[in-house]
Amino acid sequence: GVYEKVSIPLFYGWFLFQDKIKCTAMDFLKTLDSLDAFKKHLADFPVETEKEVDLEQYFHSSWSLHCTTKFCAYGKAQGAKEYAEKTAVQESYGSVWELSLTALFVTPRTVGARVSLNEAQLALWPADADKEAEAAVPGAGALPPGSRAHISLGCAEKVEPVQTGLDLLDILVLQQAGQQGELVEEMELGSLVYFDKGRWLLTLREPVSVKTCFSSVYK
Ligand code: ACK
Repeated sequence: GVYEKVSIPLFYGWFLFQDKIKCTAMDFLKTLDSLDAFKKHLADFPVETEKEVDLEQYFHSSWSLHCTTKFCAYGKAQGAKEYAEKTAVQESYGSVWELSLTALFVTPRTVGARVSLNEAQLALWPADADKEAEAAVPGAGALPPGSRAHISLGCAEKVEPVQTGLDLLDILVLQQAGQQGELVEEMELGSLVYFDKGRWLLTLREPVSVKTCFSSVYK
């Protein structure tokens, strides 16, 4: 009925109380785009200049920081109703969680943070979420549950935030296949690795813990 339609949100997720991680990521972008190694691979990015790109300008964001668990599309997405009715989801609604961020990644499309979920958090992760991505990212369905968990920090022009999780899966599929990437630099934050096609991964030396609230968005 009508009530059911409006009672399922656009999406569920963990919503950050602070956006400090975004400042960390912006600092990282500032460093990244000044590296010779980055400039060497600048052609990976669709920019006109051949010399440099300002990554802080290149990416935009207008949303409040969050880690999506289930995209429901007001009930239209597959499994949305089942997810909304899950005991774990209902019992956790409105509660506070610490998420562990273990990496930052940058591609010509998106910049994001990888979230490493613990077992309790995986109980809020929808079954098949990573498998659903298989069509967009071949191999994603074989990754461990929760692999897609991320915080979108910015998107290039005309790119939707849904791309951030797919870009993360794309990098994880490469790693799963044994590709280490090219170690570019040991930075203060962690080790910076380059995969081809403009994919950069900064594995954090110390995971960053962020406080969040498990909730949903209706707008
Ligand atoms: O950055 P995100 O995780 O990517 O947060 C937004 C949020 O839902 C609201 O748009 C994510 N999102 C959008 N479409 C999908 C989808 N088909 N599957 C999974 N997540 C999605 C988007």
